[in-house]
Amino acid sequence: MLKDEHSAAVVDDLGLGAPKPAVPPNEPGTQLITAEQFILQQRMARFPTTSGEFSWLLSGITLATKMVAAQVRRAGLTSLLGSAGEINVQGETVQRLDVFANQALLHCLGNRGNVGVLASEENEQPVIALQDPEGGKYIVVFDPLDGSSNIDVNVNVGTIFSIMRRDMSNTSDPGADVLQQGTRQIAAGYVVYGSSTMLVYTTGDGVHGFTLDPAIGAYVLSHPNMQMPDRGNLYSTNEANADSYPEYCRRFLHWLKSGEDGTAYSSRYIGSLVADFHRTLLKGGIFLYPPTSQYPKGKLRLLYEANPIAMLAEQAGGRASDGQNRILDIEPTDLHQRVPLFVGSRYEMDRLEEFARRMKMR
Ligand code: P6P
Repeated sequence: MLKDEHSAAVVDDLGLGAPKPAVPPNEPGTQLITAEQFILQQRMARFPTTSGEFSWLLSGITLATKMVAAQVRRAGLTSLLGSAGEINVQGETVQRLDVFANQALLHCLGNRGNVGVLASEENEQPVIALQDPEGGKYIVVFDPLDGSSNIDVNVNVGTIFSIMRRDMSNTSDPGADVLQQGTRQIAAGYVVYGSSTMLVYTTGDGVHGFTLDPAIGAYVLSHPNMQMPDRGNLYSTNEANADSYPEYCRRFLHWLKSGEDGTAYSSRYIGSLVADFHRTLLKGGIFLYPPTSQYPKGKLRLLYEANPIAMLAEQAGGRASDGQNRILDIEPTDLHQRVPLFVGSRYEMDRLEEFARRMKMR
């Protein structure tokens, strides 16, 4: 998309150029609100002086993920299916859609002007995108296409992102600024490419969901103020690994399945973190990726998987830990470091942590 067309699209998305909603409200009192308009209204409400910079940054994410969604929808029809034949920094076979998604995010965010550093699961080192040494005050860390091994079997995949501020006094090594505690995130979110394409994000003022309306090419507010149920009846984990889980996890899962507390839990596991978390956010319950024999430190990545998911969970009333520590309190030491991840409703998370405490006391 040419820069001018894109700028016009962003202006239109923000509702600044369109004198009336692109699609008439479907009933009196409802109004079509795009993600960019919503973030602008939120910021104006809380910070009237905001220049809309954040909304401009977010439009980089919405544009890139619309491009990814278009390809995911057609993956079976194009040559994007299957492996790109490369192995990424994680030692995993890179899927062609991974490459496309990574390039789309690097391009759309790299030319925002206010994003100084980009860090991706697909890149060993952070990418410095400073067009102006004084500019680029934001850092975006992302997993461009999480769960990509599911692409060929048409299962939901997702993009996960975390947004932080740079230390503008550090002009010598801006890349080092990505190693920030999760509590320092100013925003976090994901896009789940499923039966519909949904953007879910938080800027620390609740969690809000937007569904991509292909008719107008905009993410439209569909789930304002998302709240995770205080408890659920679903648990989500890869049971094939359960024998190698720490004992407190095995005992917790046994208790969960026993129905001792009167709830008959069901198991749901998709194998795409974004899809498994999205269901947990909507239905409640708990998602667990504990330490295993293959991943003794856990499999999921702290900076671009656990941290953004943890911020969303807490903003929606849930909890996220590594079994001992709140995820958001963990001090990162490496861009690609792994952590165990337990995330879900307050009730199930409290029960899990009771088992963890009890086992430590023996
Ligand atoms: P397993 C996908 O590869 C991923 O990184 C996450 O999206 C998902 O939660 C996890 O790995 C699944 O791992 O070992 O159960 O296949």
